[in-house]
Amino acid sequence: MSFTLFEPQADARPRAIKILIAGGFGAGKTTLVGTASEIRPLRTESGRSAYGRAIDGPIGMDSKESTTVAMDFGRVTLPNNVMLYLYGTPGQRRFWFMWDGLARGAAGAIVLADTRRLPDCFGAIDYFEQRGTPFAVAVNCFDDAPRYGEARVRVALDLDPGVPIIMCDARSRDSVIQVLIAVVEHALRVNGSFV
Ligand SMILES: Nc1nc2c(ncn2[C@@H]2O[C@H](COP(=O)(O)OP(=O)(O)OP(=O)(O)O)[C@@H](O)[C@H]2O)c(=O)[nH]1
Ligand SMILES: [Mg+2]
Repeated sequence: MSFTLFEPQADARPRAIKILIAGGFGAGKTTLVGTASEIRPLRTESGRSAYGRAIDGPIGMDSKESTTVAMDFGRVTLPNNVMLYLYGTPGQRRFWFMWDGLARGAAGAIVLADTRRLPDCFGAIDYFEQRGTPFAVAVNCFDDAPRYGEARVRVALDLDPGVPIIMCDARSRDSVIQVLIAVVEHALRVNGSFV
């Protein structure tokens, strides 16, 4: 690996890296991007209409009033001038057609999981496996969600041993930065570089 995040680099020119934040409906993607971002995040939240709810059917979190209809966007700077551009995806299946555009050029991805509805993130995992995009799974530990250790989550999601799994709180900046570092280091391990 020629480039590492935490050792001084001879060539520390700014590097712009695109990271996707995906996962099921209501897993906390918009929250994570907003928590991490050092600029005012772009959000595309829209109120959930009765019509939209009828199309979606029961998908849990029926009290959720708004949802991402296009993308979230934010930026974070890591050591060695690594600038992460964070793109949060929409969670509802009827908006997944936008993922291909959002995923273009992404160096890595985070799949945000909620242990109350673990199967909701299968689609995102399949998507990144098929695309060959390095990804990490971040379990957003909601207060009332069952707690499972890393090993049980790995089995439940049928993840390869190399895929990082991190427990996180999408509302805590320190926690979210740890997740972002994990995915960047994983992408470097897998690809050897960002490009
Ligand atoms: N307790 C707790 N609540 C959270 C956490 N992360 C997000 N939330 C709340 O969960 C709800 C859903 O969060 P969002 O960030 O909108 O989820 P999302 O994945 O962007 O949702 P969609 O775009 O609709 O798929 C919001 O009310 C958040 O305030 C968390 O770590 N803990
Ligand atoms: Mg959202």
